[in-house]
Amino acid sequence: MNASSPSPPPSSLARSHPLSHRPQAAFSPPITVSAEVAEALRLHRPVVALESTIITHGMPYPQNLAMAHQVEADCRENKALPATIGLLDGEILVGMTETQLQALAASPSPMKLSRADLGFALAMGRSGGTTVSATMICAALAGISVFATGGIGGVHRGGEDSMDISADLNELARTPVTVVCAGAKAILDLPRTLEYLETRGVPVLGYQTDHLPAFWSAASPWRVPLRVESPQEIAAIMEARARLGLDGGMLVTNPIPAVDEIPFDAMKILVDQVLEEARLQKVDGKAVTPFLLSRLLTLSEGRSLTANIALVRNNVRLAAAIACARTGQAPIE
Ligand code: PSU
Ligand code: MN
Repeated sequence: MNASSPSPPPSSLARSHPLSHRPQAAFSPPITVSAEVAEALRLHRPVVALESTIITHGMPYPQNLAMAHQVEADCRENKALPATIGLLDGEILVGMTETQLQALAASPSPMKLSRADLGFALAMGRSGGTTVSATMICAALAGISVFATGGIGGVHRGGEDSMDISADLNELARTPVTVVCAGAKAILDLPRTLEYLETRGVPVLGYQTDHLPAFWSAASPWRVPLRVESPQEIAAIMEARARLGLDGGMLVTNPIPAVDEIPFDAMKILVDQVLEEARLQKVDGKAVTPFLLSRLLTLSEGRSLTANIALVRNNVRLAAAIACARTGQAPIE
């Protein structure tokens, strides 16, 4: 290269890490990965990320803690290592211990942390549950590519006016993590959520289904764009997307088992009622989802919570199978 030829812009180096504006060698993300998770990742063993907003804001105590333990056990039983992600006193934990989980579940006013809040919580020493968006960011920083949750956020009903669109959707478009969920709750605008994901280029896969699952309900009236039959197929799609150099993640929608579901039409009656309550009480912003969930719990006489736990467990089992297929070797014992 002679002196007159343009030297590469400094930004070409700076792009070497997808989440960083610094060169890869200098990039050491402020996360604390547990020894067990770090070892598994080093050996390319299957690891599944789990979120913690479901613990801090999605379910009441003590069912939240019991669920967190249960899904970790389910994950191990299905030969993958669980890595629950959350923040305690400004520390981003990837792979929380029993004591840490208890501290988070018992913490008096945990934050609900999405992409917008992570830096604040880190700098200010706060504790909180990570939503799907923040969990994806932390999982990607740790090198985890499969993540199980209950339901994702989406376009809220009336979102065309309120602009209430979950940061989860944009995160799926930019961060390379496969998220296994039971679709999205019917408190959201499901067709607009699908449209938004399509616009942002996020693949939405239906696991053994043609219909978008709606969280407590195994099927909604809307069709899911891409159908898959096995964890191996999902792992192959992850591989193909990586080879194509495509940004972003994928959404796998996994229907709640039939025995645990509350059918769509039955749920719709309750959902319409709580949405009206939220409107009358002028609930907005981050408070909307927790408000709707707690009202639905009361109105469904606890059935929504039983279904919620069943679907998270079902998602963790599928995520573990995908992680095993993706690593293609050495499941944990
Ligand atoms: N949907 C659920 N349960 C939950 C959440 C969503 O059925 O607990 C949580 C997830 O952590 C999700 C977040 O990422 O809520 C979305 O919140 P918002 O709609 O404010 O973006
Ligand atoms: Mn919102």
